[in-house]
Amino acid sequence: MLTLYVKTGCPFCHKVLDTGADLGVTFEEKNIADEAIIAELVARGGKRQVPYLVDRERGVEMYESSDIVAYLQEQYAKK
Ligand SMILES: N[C@@H](CCC(=O)N[C@@H](CS)C(=O)NCC(=O)O)C(=O)O
Repeated sequence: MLTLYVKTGCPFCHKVLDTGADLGVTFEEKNIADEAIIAELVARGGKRQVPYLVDRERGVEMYESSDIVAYLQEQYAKK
């Protein structure tokens, strides 16, 4: 299960969501419109910035849309 912290209208989040759609990867989306989600994000990653990916299965968590896109392509592209 992949979790993606997002914000409505965030272009960087859309870049990641579009990549997920291209790869057939689905995300549990958590929107920082909710204060409790902001607190959860900051507790996990250390700062309020989206997108933020959590890949529990692989024990990977990261900020930065370009890094997330590269990670998804590397790990989830069908070979
Ligand atoms: N370099 C970052 C930029 C991310 C960024 O600027 N995200 C904005 C939303 S578009 C953000 O988290 N702002 C803090 C906030 O809205 O609380 C990336 O590519 O992921």
